[in-house]
Amino acid sequence: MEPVLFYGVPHGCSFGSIVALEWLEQPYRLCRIEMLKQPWDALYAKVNPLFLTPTLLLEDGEPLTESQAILQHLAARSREAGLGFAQGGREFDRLNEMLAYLNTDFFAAFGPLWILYEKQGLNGVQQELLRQLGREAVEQGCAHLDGLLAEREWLLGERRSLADAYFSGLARWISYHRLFDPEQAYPHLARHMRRLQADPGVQFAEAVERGENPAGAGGFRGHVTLEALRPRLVA
Ligand SMILES: N[C@@H](CCC(=O)N[C@@H](CS)C(=O)NCC(=O)O)C(=O)O
Repeated sequence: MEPVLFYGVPHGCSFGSIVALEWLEQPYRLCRIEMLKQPWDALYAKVNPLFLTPTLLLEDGEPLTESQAILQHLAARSREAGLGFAQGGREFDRLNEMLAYLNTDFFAAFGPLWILYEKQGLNGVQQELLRQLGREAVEQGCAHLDGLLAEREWLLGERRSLADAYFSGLARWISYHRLFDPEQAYPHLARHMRRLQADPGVQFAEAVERGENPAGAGGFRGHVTLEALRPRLVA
């Protein structure tokens, strides 16, 4: 079977891996994980013992976890798609550098805001502190990216890469948490977000998250349930 991406809703960072698969245009399937339905099916531990998304189940039954590893794996599947670069070159290093930044510092900036979203029983002072910490960290990250995008079209330069695919998933969190209006504060970043919003791969991922069944660019072979994958996972 084609590789299967386990993606999480709502608001999962796995969104970027869906966009990457669409840009790659090679056959793949999706498996939807409702992250708020706790506890998750114990079977999921077979693909990701940390109970996190995304995970990419490869053709040979081996699961690959961690967005950064999944994205670099997809990049290596097709140099023609132009989404990644050969290891050893400067461009590979730049992609790795950007993915690492997005996947650690930028991702973590939203941490306090997700705690605020998930944790029950916080008092007003605690809520305000979390919101302030999250806002400050996200602003710092946005200022950094805005500065880079003042001088380039895409996160790495003149063409799109998997860093843009991954960023498209995290960028949505700015408006979800109602932090600020990027158009006012970070015009170059806002321009990039508008461009991504108009991208067919991003629109596909949004439709998938909404529970629709979009056609996509050609690689998508439909959804599969975790239960249907059981024979492959327990073998
Ligand atoms: N380091 C992991 C982090 C993955 C992660 O934190 N995924 C979140 C969604 S963005 C998740 O699955 N959370 C599970 C939950 O909220 O129960 C990666 O980059 O892939």
